[in-house]
Amino acid sequence: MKLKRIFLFILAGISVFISHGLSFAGEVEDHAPIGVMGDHQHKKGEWMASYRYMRMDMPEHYTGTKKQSISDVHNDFVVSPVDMTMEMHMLGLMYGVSDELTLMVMVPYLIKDMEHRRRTDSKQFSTHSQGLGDVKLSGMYSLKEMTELPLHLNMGISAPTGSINRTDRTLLGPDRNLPYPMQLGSGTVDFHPGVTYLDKSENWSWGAQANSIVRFGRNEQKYKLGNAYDASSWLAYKFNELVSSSIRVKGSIWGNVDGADPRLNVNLVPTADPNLQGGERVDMFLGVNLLSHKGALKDHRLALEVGYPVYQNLTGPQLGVGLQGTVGWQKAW
Ligand SMILES: [Cu+2]
Repeated sequence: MKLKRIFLFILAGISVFISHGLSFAGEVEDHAPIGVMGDHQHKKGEWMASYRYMRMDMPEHYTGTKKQSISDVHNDFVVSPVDMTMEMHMLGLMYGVSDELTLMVMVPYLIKDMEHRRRTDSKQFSTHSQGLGDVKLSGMYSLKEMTELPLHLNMGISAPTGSINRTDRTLLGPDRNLPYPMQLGSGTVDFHPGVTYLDKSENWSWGAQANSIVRFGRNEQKYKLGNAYDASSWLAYKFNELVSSSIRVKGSIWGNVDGADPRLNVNLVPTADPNLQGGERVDMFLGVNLLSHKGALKDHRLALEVGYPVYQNLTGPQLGVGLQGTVGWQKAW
Protein backbone atom coordinates (compact mmCIF):
# COMPACT_ATOMS: atom_id res chain seq x y z
CA MET A 1 0.00 0.00 0.00
CA LYS A 2 2.56 2.56 1.15
CA LEU A 3 4.99 1.49 -1.56
CA LYS A 4 2.35 2.01 -4.24
CA ARG A 5 1.62 5.50 -2.93
CA ILE A 6 5.31 6.40 -2.91
CA PHE A 7 5.68 5.00 -6.42
CA LEU A 8 2.84 7.17 -7.75
CA PHE A 9 4.26 10.32 -6.15
CA ILE A 10 7.71 9.57 -7.58
CA LEU A 11 6.10 9.10 -10.99
CA ALA A 12 4.46 12.52 -10.61
CA GLY A 13 7.81 14.04 -9.65
CA ILE A 14 9.57 12.51 -12.64
CA SER A 15 6.85 13.77 -14.98
CA VAL A 16 7.28 17.31 -13.68
CA PHE A 17 11.07 17.06 -13.91
CA ILE A 18 11.07 15.76 -17.50
CA SER A 19 8.56 18.35 -18.62
CA HIS A 20 10.68 21.18 -17.18
CA GLY A 21 13.46 20.18 -19.52
CA LEU A 22 11.26 20.80 -22.54
CA SER A 23 9.95 24.04 -23.85
CA PHE A 24 6.17 24.27 -23.72
CA ALA A 25 3.59 26.88 -24.37
CA GLY A 26 -0.19 27.00 -24.10
CA GLU A 27 -2.88 26.84 -21.52
CA VAL A 28 -2.24 23.90 -19.30
CA GLU A 29 -4.91 25.06 -16.83
CA ASP A 30 -7.76 24.77 -19.35
CA HIS A 31 -8.46 21.20 -18.29
CA ALA A 32 -9.66 19.94 -14.93
CA PRO A 33 -7.71 17.26 -13.03
CA ILE A 34 -7.61 14.08 -15.14
CA GLY A 35 -9.97 12.20 -12.81
CA VAL A 36 -12.76 14.59 -13.85
CA MET A 37 -14.57 13.83 -17.11
CA GLY A 38 -16.65 16.09 -19.32
CA ASP A 39 -14.99 19.11 -17.73
CA HIS A 40 -14.33 21.15 -20.87
CA GLN A 41 -15.84 21.86 -24.27
CA HIS A 42 -14.34 22.18 -27.73
CA LYS A 43 -14.73 24.78 -30.43
CA LYS A 44 -16.75 23.94 -33.55
CA GLY A 45 -14.99 21.30 -35.66
CA GLU A 46 -12.34 20.48 -33.06
CA TRP A 47 -11.63 16.85 -32.09
CA MET A 48 -9.92 15.39 -29.04
CA ALA A 49 -8.82 11.85 -28.29
CA SER A 50 -7.99 10.65 -24.80
CA TYR A 51 -6.78 7.62 -22.95
CA ARG A 52 -6.99 7.11 -19.21
CA TYR A 53 -5.75 4.36 -16.95
CA MET A 54 -7.44 4.25 -13.58
CA ARG A 55 -6.75 2.04 -10.65
CA MET A 56 -8.54 1.71 -7.33
CA ASP A 57 -7.53 -0.47 -4.40
CA MET A 58 -10.12 -1.60 -1.89
CA PRO A 59 -8.18 -3.09 1.01
CA GLU A 60 -10.50 -2.93 4.05
CA HIS A 61 -14.07 -3.53 5.21
CA TYR A 62 -16.35 -0.92 6.71
CA THR A 63 -19.72 -1.10 8.39
CA GLY A 64 -20.86 2.48 8.61
CA THR A 65 -17.70 4.46 9.35
CA LYS A 66 -16.18 1.63 11.41
CA LYS A 67 -13.48 -0.67 10.03
CA GLN A 68 -14.21 -4.40 10.17
CA SER A 69 -11.77 -7.27 10.31
CA ILE A 70 -12.14 -10.36 8.16
CA SER A 71 -13.16 -12.35 11.24
CA ASP A 72 -15.91 -9.77 11.89
CA VAL A 73 -17.21 -10.49 8.38
CA HIS A 74 -16.89 -14.25 9.02
CA ASN A 75 -19.30 -13.92 11.96
CA ASP A 76 -22.11 -13.51 9.44
CA PHE A 77 -20.79 -14.93 6.17
CA VAL A 78 -19.07 -18.14 5.06
CA VAL A 79 -16.78 -16.17 2.77
CA SER A 80 -15.20 -12.77 3.31
CA PRO A 81 -13.58 -10.65 0.62
CA VAL A 82 -10.01 -9.73 1.60
CA ASP A 83 -9.34 -7.03 -0.97
CA MET A 84 -10.32 -5.93 -4.44
CA THR A 85 -8.53 -4.12 -7.25
CA MET A 86 -10.36 -2.32 -10.04
CA GLU A 87 -8.49 -1.20 -13.11
CA MET A 88 -9.94 0.64 -16.07
CA HIS A 89 -8.56 1.55 -19.48
CA MET A 90 -10.74 4.23 -21.01
CA LEU A 91 -10.71 5.58 -24.53
CA GLY A 92 -12.48 8.84 -25.21
CA LEU A 93 -13.33 10.89 -28.25
CA MET A 94 -14.71 14.44 -28.20
CA TYR A 95 -16.04 16.57 -31.04
CA GLY A 96 -17.20 20.16 -31.11
CA VAL A 97 -20.49 20.12 -33.03
CA SER A 98 -20.74 23.87 -32.43
CA ASP A 99 -19.17 26.31 -30.01
CA GLU A 100 -22.06 25.52 -27.67
CA LEU A 101 -22.32 21.73 -28.02
CA THR A 102 -19.53 19.17 -27.61
CA LEU A 103 -20.19 15.44 -28.01
CA MET A 104 -18.16 12.81 -26.23
CA VAL A 105 -18.02 9.03 -26.33
CA MET A 106 -16.22 7.03 -23.65
CA VAL A 107 -15.35 3.34 -23.98
CA PRO A 108 -14.20 1.65 -20.76
CA TYR A 109 -12.39 -1.67 -20.44
CA LEU A 110 -12.49 -3.06 -16.90
CA ILE A 111 -10.26 -5.49 -15.03
CA LYS A 112 -11.43 -6.64 -11.59
CA ASP A 113 -9.77 -8.94 -9.09
CA MET A 114 -11.07 -9.97 -5.71
CA GLU A 115 -9.34 -12.05 -3.06
CA HIS A 116 -11.43 -14.01 -0.53
CA ARG A 117 -10.95 -16.05 2.62
CA ARG A 118 -13.14 -18.95 3.71
CA ARG A 119 -14.38 -19.12 7.30
CA THR A 120 -13.98 -22.88 7.67
CA ASP A 121 -10.29 -23.32 6.89
CA SER A 122 -8.99 -19.76 6.22
CA LYS A 123 -8.10 -20.83 2.66
CA GLN A 124 -7.90 -17.98 0.17
CA PHE A 125 -9.24 -17.92 -3.35
CA SER A 126 -9.51 -15.19 -5.94
CA THR A 127 -11.95 -14.28 -8.69
CA HIS A 128 -11.28 -12.28 -11.81
CA SER A 129 -13.35 -10.59 -14.49
CA GLN A 130 -12.44 -8.34 -17.36
CA GLY A 131 -13.98 -6.89 -20.48
CA LEU A 132 -15.87 -4.00 -21.99
CA GLY A 133 -17.85 -1.80 -19.57
CA ASP A 134 -20.87 0.38 -20.30
CA VAL A 135 -20.19 2.69 -23.27
CA LYS A 136 -21.31 6.25 -22.62
CA LEU A 137 -22.32 8.97 -25.04
CA SER A 138 -22.65 12.49 -23.71
CA GLY A 139 -23.33 16.00 -24.82
CA MET A 140 -21.94 19.08 -23.10
CA TYR A 141 -24.07 22.12 -23.70
CA SER A 142 -22.79 25.60 -22.81
CA LEU A 143 -24.91 27.74 -20.51
CA LYS A 144 -22.61 30.73 -20.87
CA GLU A 145 -25.02 32.83 -22.92
CA MET A 146 -27.93 32.03 -20.68
CA THR A 147 -26.24 32.48 -17.32
CA GLU A 148 -23.16 34.62 -18.14
CA LEU A 149 -21.16 32.07 -16.17
CA PRO A 150 -18.57 29.53 -17.44
CA LEU A 151 -21.07 26.75 -16.95
CA HIS A 152 -22.15 23.77 -19.05
CA LEU A 153 -24.66 20.99 -18.80
CA ASN A 154 -23.53 17.35 -19.03
CA MET A 155 -26.12 15.05 -20.53
CA GLY A 156 -24.98 11.46 -20.84
CA ILE A 157 -26.55 8.13 -21.61
CA SER A 158 -24.84 4.77 -21.21
CA ALA A 159 -25.68 1.55 -23.01
CA PRO A 160 -25.59 -1.81 -21.20
CA THR A 161 -22.58 -3.06 -23.16
CA GLY A 162 -20.85 -4.29 -19.98
CA SER A 163 -21.63 -7.89 -19.00
CA ILE A 164 -23.66 -8.73 -15.90
CA ASN A 165 -23.11 -12.46 -16.51
CA ARG A 166 -19.44 -12.87 -15.65
CA THR A 167 -18.51 -16.12 -13.95
CA ASP A 168 -15.47 -17.63 -12.29
CA ARG A 169 -14.64 -20.46 -9.91
CA THR A 170 -16.01 -19.66 -6.44
CA LEU A 171 -16.57 -21.65 -3.25
CA LEU A 172 -19.56 -23.27 -4.94
CA GLY A 173 -17.59 -24.61 -7.90
CA PRO A 174 -16.49 -23.58 -11.39
CA ASP A 175 -18.41 -21.11 -13.60
CA ARG A 176 -20.44 -19.52 -10.80
CA ASN A 177 -21.95 -16.11 -11.29
CA LEU A 178 -19.88 -13.36 -9.75
CA PRO A 179 -21.44 -10.86 -7.31
CA TYR A 180 -22.42 -7.26 -8.12
CA PRO A 181 -19.04 -5.51 -7.62
CA MET A 182 -17.31 -7.99 -9.95
CA GLN A 183 -19.68 -7.49 -12.90
CA LEU A 184 -18.71 -5.12 -15.71
CA GLY A 185 -21.92 -3.21 -16.35
CA SER A 186 -25.25 -2.19 -14.87
CA GLY A 187 -27.39 -4.11 -17.38
CA THR A 188 -29.67 -1.06 -17.69
CA VAL A 189 -29.72 2.04 -19.89
CA ASP A 190 -28.53 4.77 -17.51
CA PHE A 191 -28.77 8.54 -17.64
CA HIS A 192 -25.89 10.72 -16.50
CA PRO A 193 -27.07 14.29 -16.01
CA GLY A 194 -24.62 16.78 -14.54
CA VAL A 195 -23.40 20.33 -14.51
CA THR A 196 -19.85 21.75 -14.69
CA TYR A 197 -18.34 25.09 -13.76
CA LEU A 198 -14.79 25.86 -14.98
CA ASP A 199 -13.09 29.23 -14.59
CA LYS A 200 -9.59 30.69 -14.43
CA SER A 201 -7.55 33.77 -13.70
CA GLU A 202 -3.90 34.37 -14.59
CA ASN A 203 -2.24 31.56 -12.62
CA TRP A 204 -5.16 29.87 -10.96
CA SER A 205 -8.02 27.82 -12.29
CA TRP A 206 -10.91 26.30 -10.41
CA GLY A 207 -14.04 24.40 -11.06
CA ALA A 208 -16.83 22.29 -9.75
CA GLN A 209 -18.86 19.45 -11.18
CA ALA A 210 -21.96 17.59 -10.04
CA ASN A 211 -22.72 14.23 -11.64
CA SER A 212 -25.41 11.65 -11.29
CA ILE A 213 -26.25 8.22 -12.61
CA VAL A 214 -29.98 7.65 -12.78
CA ARG A 215 -31.17 4.20 -13.79
CA PHE A 216 -34.63 3.18 -14.94
CA GLY A 217 -36.31 -0.22 -15.04
CA ARG A 218 -34.59 -3.49 -14.27
CA ASN A 219 -31.97 -5.43 -16.18
CA GLU A 220 -32.44 -8.95 -17.62
CA GLN A 221 -31.67 -10.45 -14.19
CA LYS A 222 -34.47 -8.35 -12.66
CA TYR A 223 -32.32 -6.03 -10.58
CA LYS A 224 -31.12 -2.43 -10.84
CA LEU A 225 -27.92 -0.99 -9.42
CA GLY A 226 -28.36 1.97 -7.09
CA ASN A 227 -28.41 5.52 -8.41
CA ALA A 228 -25.17 7.44 -7.80
CA TYR A 229 -24.41 11.09 -7.18
CA ASP A 230 -21.12 12.88 -6.82
CA ALA A 231 -19.80 16.41 -6.57
CA SER A 232 -16.22 17.60 -7.03
CA SER A 233 -14.53 20.92 -6.67
CA TRP A 234 -10.92 21.69 -7.48
CA LEU A 235 -8.32 24.40 -7.50
CA ALA A 236 -5.25 24.34 -9.76
CA TYR A 237 -2.15 26.49 -9.84
CA LYS A 238 -0.15 27.04 -13.03
CA PHE A 239 3.59 27.03 -12.29
CA ASN A 240 4.44 27.91 -15.89
CA GLU A 241 3.06 27.32 -19.38
CA LEU A 242 3.60 23.58 -19.14
CA VAL A 243 2.80 22.48 -15.60
CA SER A 244 -0.15 22.95 -13.32
CA SER A 245 -0.94 21.09 -10.15
CA SER A 246 -4.30 20.63 -8.53
CA ILE A 247 -6.10 19.75 -5.35
CA ARG A 248 -9.62 18.32 -5.49
CA VAL A 249 -12.25 17.17 -3.07
CA LYS A 250 -15.01 14.81 -4.16
CA GLY A 251 -18.07 13.56 -2.32
CA SER A 252 -19.99 10.51 -3.55
CA ILE A 253 -23.23 8.82 -2.55
CA TRP A 254 -24.54 5.62 -4.13
CA GLY A 255 -27.49 3.40 -3.36
CA ASN A 256 -28.09 -0.28 -2.74
CA VAL A 257 -29.13 -2.69 -5.45
CA ASP A 258 -32.87 -2.72 -6.12
CA GLY A 259 -34.14 -6.27 -6.59
CA ALA A 260 -31.67 -9.16 -6.58
CA ASP A 261 -29.74 -11.32 -9.02
CA PRO A 262 -31.45 -14.72 -8.52
CA ARG A 263 -28.21 -16.56 -9.31
CA LEU A 264 -26.42 -15.25 -6.19
CA ASN A 265 -26.52 -16.68 -2.66
CA VAL A 266 -27.07 -13.77 -0.27
CA ASN A 267 -25.90 -15.69 2.81
CA LEU A 268 -22.57 -16.73 1.36
CA VAL A 269 -20.66 -13.49 0.95
CA PRO A 270 -21.54 -9.81 1.58
CA THR A 271 -20.84 -8.82 -2.05
CA ALA A 272 -23.85 -10.96 -3.10
CA ASP A 273 -26.25 -9.11 -0.77
CA PRO A 274 -28.17 -6.37 -2.64
CA ASN A 275 -28.64 -4.49 0.65
CA LEU A 276 -24.89 -4.23 1.37
CA GLN A 277 -23.85 -2.20 -1.69
CA GLY A 278 -24.60 1.45 -0.90
CA GLY A 279 -22.47 4.08 0.77
CA GLU A 280 -20.97 7.52 0.83
CA ARG A 281 -17.38 8.71 0.67
CA VAL A 282 -15.26 11.83 0.53
CA ASP A 283 -11.97 11.66 -1.39
CA MET A 284 -9.07 14.13 -1.59
CA PHE A 285 -6.94 14.20 -4.74
CA LEU A 286 -3.62 15.72 -5.79
CA GLY A 287 -2.94 16.11 -9.48
CA VAL A 288 -0.47 17.29 -12.08
CA ASN A 289 -1.36 18.45 -15.63
CA LEU A 290 1.25 18.87 -18.35
CA LEU A 291 0.84 20.40 -21.79
CA SER A 292 3.51 20.32 -24.46
CA HIS A 293 3.70 22.82 -27.30
CA LYS A 294 6.88 21.77 -29.02
CA GLY A 295 8.57 18.83 -30.70
CA ALA A 296 7.12 15.37 -31.15
CA LEU A 297 4.77 15.89 -28.20
CA LYS A 298 3.36 19.19 -29.48
CA ASP A 299 -0.16 19.79 -28.10
CA HIS A 300 -0.16 16.53 -26.17
CA ARG A 301 -1.42 16.63 -22.62
CA LEU A 302 -0.27 14.25 -19.89
CA ALA A 303 -1.82 14.19 -16.46
CA LEU A 304 -1.81 12.30 -13.20
CA GLU A 305 -4.14 12.40 -10.23
CA VAL A 306 -3.90 10.40 -7.00
CA GLY A 307 -6.65 10.20 -4.40
CA TYR A 308 -7.24 8.92 -0.91
CA PRO A 309 -10.51 8.83 1.05
CA VAL A 310 -10.91 11.01 4.13
CA TYR A 311 -14.38 9.70 5.02
CA GLN A 312 -16.27 6.49 4.21
CA ASN A 313 -19.66 5.43 5.47
CA LEU A 314 -20.71 2.14 3.92
CA THR A 315 -23.73 -0.13 4.16
CA GLY A 316 -21.55 -3.03 5.12
CA PRO A 317 -19.63 -5.04 5.70
CA GLN A 318 -18.39 -3.69 2.40
CA LEU A 319 -14.89 -3.14 1.02
CA GLY A 320 -13.85 0.51 1.27
CA VAL A 321 -11.52 2.39 -1.02
CA GLY A 322 -7.84 2.95 -0.29
CA LEU A 323 -5.47 4.50 -2.79
CA GLN A 324 -6.80 5.43 -6.25
CA GLY A 325 -5.11 7.03 -9.20
CA THR A 326 -5.61 8.10 -12.81
CA VAL A 327 -3.00 8.74 -15.50
CA GLY A 328 -4.14 10.14 -18.79
CA TRP A 329 -3.19 11.38 -22.20
CA GLN A 330 -5.17 13.86 -24.30
CA LYS A 331 -4.64 15.35 -27.73
CA ALA A 332 -6.84 17.82 -29.57
CA TRP A 333 -6.72 18.76 -33.25
CU1 LIG B 1 -11.60 17.42 -24.85
